[in-house]
Amino acid sequence: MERPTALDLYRVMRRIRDFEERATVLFGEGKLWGTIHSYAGEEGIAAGVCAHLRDDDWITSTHRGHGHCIAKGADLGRMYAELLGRETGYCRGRGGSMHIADTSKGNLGANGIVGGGIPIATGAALTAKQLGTDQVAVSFFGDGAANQGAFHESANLASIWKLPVIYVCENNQYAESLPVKNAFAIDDISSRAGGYGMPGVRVNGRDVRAVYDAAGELIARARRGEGPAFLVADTYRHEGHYYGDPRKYQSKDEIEGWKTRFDPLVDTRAWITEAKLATAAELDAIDAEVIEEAKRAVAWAEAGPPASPISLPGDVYASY
Ligand SMILES: Cc1ncc(C[n+]2csc(CCOP(=O)(O)OP(=O)(O)O)c2C)c(N)n1
Repeated sequence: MERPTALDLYRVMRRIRDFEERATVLFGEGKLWGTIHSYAGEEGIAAGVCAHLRDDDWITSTHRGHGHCIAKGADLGRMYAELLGRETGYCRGRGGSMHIADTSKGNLGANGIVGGGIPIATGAALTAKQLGTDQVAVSFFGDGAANQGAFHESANLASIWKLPVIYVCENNQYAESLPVKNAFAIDDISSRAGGYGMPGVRVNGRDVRAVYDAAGELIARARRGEGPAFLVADTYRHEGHYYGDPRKYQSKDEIEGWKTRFDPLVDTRAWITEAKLATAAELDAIDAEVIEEAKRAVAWAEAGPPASPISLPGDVYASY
């Protein structure tokens, strides 16, 4: 991998991690509305996939969507403003963490409905096909969503119609408290792709290079008009399902052990320095830039006007 690509991937991953850590602090300070679902530990997937997407390509995201949003190029200030309930947020502070959309960058939205983004991405891909463009759509979703009917119906239709859509399943081992081994009769979720006549690829989601390579091939294939694909990235979430999850379904060993053993950012730093693509000091400099950028974004967001309840009816009803 070339140095600029490696550093871009690292920066995006660091940005996501920093966002999740900062959002957690803001939540603890009682400043956030709603709840948040941390993407920490899964950063390499959004970064590796979105690195191949243009602004006019689409993604659909999930309740655990900050990482997808950042990797697709969102403005951090507007993201924080949304979480903080400010008029300057992406949804004018009305949606919060689970409803951030940024259509200017092709992010068709996070979605509180598990599997809800899958048919939306499929529809976006149908648009590209009908208009004859080379845009692609990517739908990110969890292992839990892979058991929703919406996935199976969408995959079937996308394959029949050869739509340019990539289904990216982030298998973080749990759907809320349900371990993946209790929810699937198969070990390799990507093998389901065969049932729909599309390629299925399983990658180590901890390794951003593996995600980047696999996603690159599948996205290029879809752009050439060769149809949909299913990419499954094995990963692990560092935090509970949501902020404040008591995590009674996990042992102390698992919680503490995984977080230290499974860290895609530590891995990424290691291979970048080992391959001599950058020094540790250069990576530290990126970290410092990311921190400064995030501080400016939070300050900008906090200075924004609070979302006004007075205008709410106008956002809900339309007059004809
Ligand atoms: C249709 C629907 N069913 C159930 C829920 C409740 N719910 C919210 S998140 C979640 C688990 C989703 O697991 P997964 O798809 O693996 O994503 P992850 O949280 O692991 O990223 C569930 C069941 C929901 N929001 N929507």
